[in-house]
Amino acid sequence: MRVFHSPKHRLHEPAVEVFSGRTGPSWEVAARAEVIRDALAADPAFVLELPSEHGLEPALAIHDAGLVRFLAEAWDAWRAAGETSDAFMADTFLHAGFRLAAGGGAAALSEPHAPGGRIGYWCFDTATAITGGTWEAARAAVDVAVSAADAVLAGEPVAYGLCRPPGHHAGRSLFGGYCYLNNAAIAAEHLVGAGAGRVGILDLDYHHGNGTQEVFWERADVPYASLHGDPDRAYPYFTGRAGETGAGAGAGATFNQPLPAGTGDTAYLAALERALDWLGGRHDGILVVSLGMDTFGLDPLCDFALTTPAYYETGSRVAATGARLVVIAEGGYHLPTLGENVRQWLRGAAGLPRVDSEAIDPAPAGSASVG
Ligand code: SP5
Ligand code: ZN
Repeated sequence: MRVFHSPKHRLHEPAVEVFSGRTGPSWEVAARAEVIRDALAADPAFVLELPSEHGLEPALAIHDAGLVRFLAEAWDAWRAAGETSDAFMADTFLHAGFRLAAGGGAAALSEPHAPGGRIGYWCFDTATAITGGTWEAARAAVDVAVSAADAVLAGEPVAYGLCRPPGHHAGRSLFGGYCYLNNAAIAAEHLVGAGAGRVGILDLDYHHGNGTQEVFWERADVPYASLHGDPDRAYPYFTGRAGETGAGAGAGATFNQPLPAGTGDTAYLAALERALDWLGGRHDGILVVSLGMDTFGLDPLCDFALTTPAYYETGSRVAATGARLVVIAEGGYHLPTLGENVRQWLRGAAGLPRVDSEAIDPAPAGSASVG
């Protein structure tokens, strides 16, 4: 399987986030992508490649040009304002209440001048800092996603984009949730533009992909299905309810399944079947999968109870629909298992036998191997 990965993700390593009222180290660390890379590199079924460069056009097809400009300029603007912190984070947000207080006119809806105002205009949380390398890393993640999409367009049944930073919380004019540019949405739009017809998105990250949902809310050609922690208890709180089903031309083209705390393999796989049934017939052969591994039982941020074998089974069932798959990395914060869980998911998707982690056979193809 072709796996796309850029070392540029390492340029993005924010030191802090504010989480549950505490300032602490960020959970979204460069080691996440490194452990996935290492697990796949150790398995001869996977071939790692650098992405090809696609410029800003794919991102601008999804995101407001103002957001893209802000992300590109943010670090220099922050430093130019005399700020010395290593992480540029929002401390004031454009809550809807500001719009009315400012008269509801154009001024209330336009980007302020001060860097602290600008970031609060585009960002929605306190976990998504901008550092000196964030923009370059986010751009590289887009190249990774588009390169994985191109591999599938060229005939691969499944390709993996090891995107970091992740993307599914980023909307047209919005970033947050460790996400800056929406890699999966950009990949889907790239596929549509290349003539793939209707492209489905299956979001398996623990968190609801509010950004992806928003981007395709009024479109029937990119149906969006998500399984996630119920927003009644889980981040990002404001979206992901079952009653959110799209609008306009996209009415009925969004499918949300909020799930309870403690959701385990059996309940999860049943929910997956419902999502796959719903997606079937709504796309023309290619699915983009937003693959977060924060559904794992030991994930430090989340409360599902999935086990490693469920990832193999999930990959296998998604591939069994016959769709070709562009698999895009999202969340997942339990470093000791992250690489192995991704490897199992992708082996399932590729129709390769499930293997015990201890039984990896690094011998070259053609010699006796596990399976
Ligand atoms: C891509 C992705 O997985 N983004 C997730 C961002 C989560 N950000 C912080 C969530 C804070 C939730 N606090 C709940 C406390 C649980 N003990
Ligand atoms: Zn997540």
